[in-house]
Amino acid sequence: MPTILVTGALGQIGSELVPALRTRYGADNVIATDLKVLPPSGAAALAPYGHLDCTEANQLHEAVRRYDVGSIYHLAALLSASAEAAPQLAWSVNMSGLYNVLEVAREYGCQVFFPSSIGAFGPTTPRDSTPQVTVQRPTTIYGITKVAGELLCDYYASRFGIDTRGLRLPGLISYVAAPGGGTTDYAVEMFYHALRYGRYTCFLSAATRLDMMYMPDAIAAMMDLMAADSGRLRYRNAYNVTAMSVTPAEIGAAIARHVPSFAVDYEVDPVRQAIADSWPRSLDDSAAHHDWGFAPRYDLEAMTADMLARLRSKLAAARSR
Ligand code: NAD
Ligand code: AKB
Repeated sequence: MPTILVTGALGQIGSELVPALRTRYGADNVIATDLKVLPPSGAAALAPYGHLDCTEANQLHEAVRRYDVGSIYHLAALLSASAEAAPQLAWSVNMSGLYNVLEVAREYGCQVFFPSSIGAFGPTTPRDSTPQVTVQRPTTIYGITKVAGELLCDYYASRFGIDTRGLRLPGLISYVAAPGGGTTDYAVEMFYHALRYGRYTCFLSAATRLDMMYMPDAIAAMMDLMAADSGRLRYRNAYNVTAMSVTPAEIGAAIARHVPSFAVDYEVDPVRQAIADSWPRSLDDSAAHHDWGFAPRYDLEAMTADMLARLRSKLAAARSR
């Protein structure tokens, strides 16, 4: 069983991917790493856990060598809104970090997972049923690093034979860890605010339509893609995947079917609205269904019911501590 290394493991995805990988492959075989330095008790609870800055190539080499790593899930990155606030840092983390991961993978023969995004598309991309292969001229630094990342992964696969794989993920909705500076964060915030305050002020306009997915479907998709038959992967580094195409108004209405007094108002943030307006309204993910059996389980209604139930338990447990 080759050891798996996860970078950016303390983020929204890593907080659920690491436990899922450990359940499938064994706790000792999954090394969680992040830029954040945890206190000894925190690191012990997440063991095996280590500090790792992906912009420092030597730290990656040391971890891959020490743990005999065979597979890397490279999650460390700045998300769209954070990246727009610090474009130089975003380039460094998102591009140098990925380059370092690919170089160490080339040296040690590791498999690599790279999460691209709907942010890899731009305003000149067809916005409805966005094809798998289409125009990609993003206008955000985040999107530019995602397109460049897709291409770099393609290059390492064709030039060096590295087994790179990736998904163009939509906005992810989850209850374990808070999202980290994205444009789709409103969708998660809406659930917390519904249960805590009964109301939410949304930073995107009511009719802004974007693709979303519930985290359990995203985790399953990542692990299924990594385990798929390589010969079937026509678009190995950038599969469109989605589970629902929704607006803030529609998510608000779905929550209100469970929390009848829930109210949403809107104070549009021009920066994040401009980012959202440059992204697809819905993706065509038929290639993922066809090539490796992608099959999300949660639509808007199922996600909303599960999310509210889980979040209610989480908030009640936090209150009783
Ligand atoms: P996140 O912001 O929640 O977590 C990122 C983690 O990376 C953080 O814990 C942070 O401490 C860490 N990090 C930052 N700089 C680092 C560095 N130099 N070295 C090591 N770690 C560093 O992000 P996430 O939502 O978990 O996303 C993970 C990946 O998935 C990113 O590449 C993101 O672009 C992609 N993605 C996420 C979503 C989503 O909705 N969450 C959607 C599409 C794509
Ligand atoms: C973001 O909003 O930046 C992310 C993404 C869709 O890539 N959630």
